[in-house]
Amino acid sequence: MVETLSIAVIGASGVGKTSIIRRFVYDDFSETYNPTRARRVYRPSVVLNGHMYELKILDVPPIAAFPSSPAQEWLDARCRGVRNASAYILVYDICCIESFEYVKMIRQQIVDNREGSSSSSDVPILVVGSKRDLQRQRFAQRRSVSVLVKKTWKCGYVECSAKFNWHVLLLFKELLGIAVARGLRHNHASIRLQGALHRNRCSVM
Ligand SMILES: Nc1nc2c(ncn2[C@@H]2O[C@H](COP(=O)(O)OP(=O)(O)OP(=O)(O)O)[C@@H](O)[C@H]2O)c(=O)[nH]1
Ligand SMILES: [Mg+2]
Repeated sequence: MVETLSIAVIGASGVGKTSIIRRFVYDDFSETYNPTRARRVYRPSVVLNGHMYELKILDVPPIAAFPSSPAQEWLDARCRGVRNASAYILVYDICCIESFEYVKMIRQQIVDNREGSSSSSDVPILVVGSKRDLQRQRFAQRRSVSVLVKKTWKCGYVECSAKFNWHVLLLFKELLGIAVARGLRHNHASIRLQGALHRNRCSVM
């Protein structure tokens, strides 16, 4: 049986969400900024330790807030499927403090919304610092952000550059690692991360 892991990619506008997904799925990058207006789904497959997983990656256009109820999610087509995602990638631009504030807010809202639900508050969340190639203009030391995210928030942390294809594969591997370690959603806890992306749909991990 092939299991599906749905991953919602959320972040402020222009931080590089679409670029990260397209680099991962198509090994593609565009300097031209085309804001994402409608939610888009990408469905690459991944092989982990001999098991195949289908990823359902939701490229979520900028939203004012995490949908706080099923009704709200239903009313706003941009965030359909966001509430019940199996994992989250929260992207900020390492040069833009406001985009980190946005991630902070969304993370808190995810935690608040999922508290007490059967799918639990320990849903895997990976915080991603994007545009690593613009490192000289960063607003904070990597270490201070990483400590906050890992130690205080208990989330994963990766910095990447979609432009130069640095750590893009790693960030998906990291997230899958967390998801697999936590038993995905309805899953066998024993499966470990290892292996490769399915070559005909993605690049090798
Ligand atoms: N230097 C640099 N530019 C990047 C990188 N990733 C994305 N960009 C640029 O940043 C701009 C925005 O990228 P997108 O991927 O469209 O950002 P987004 O978060 O999907 O934006 P919205 O859909 O509007 O929310 C584009 O001009 C990209 O070329 C990167 O790693 N380095
Ligand atoms: Mg986009």
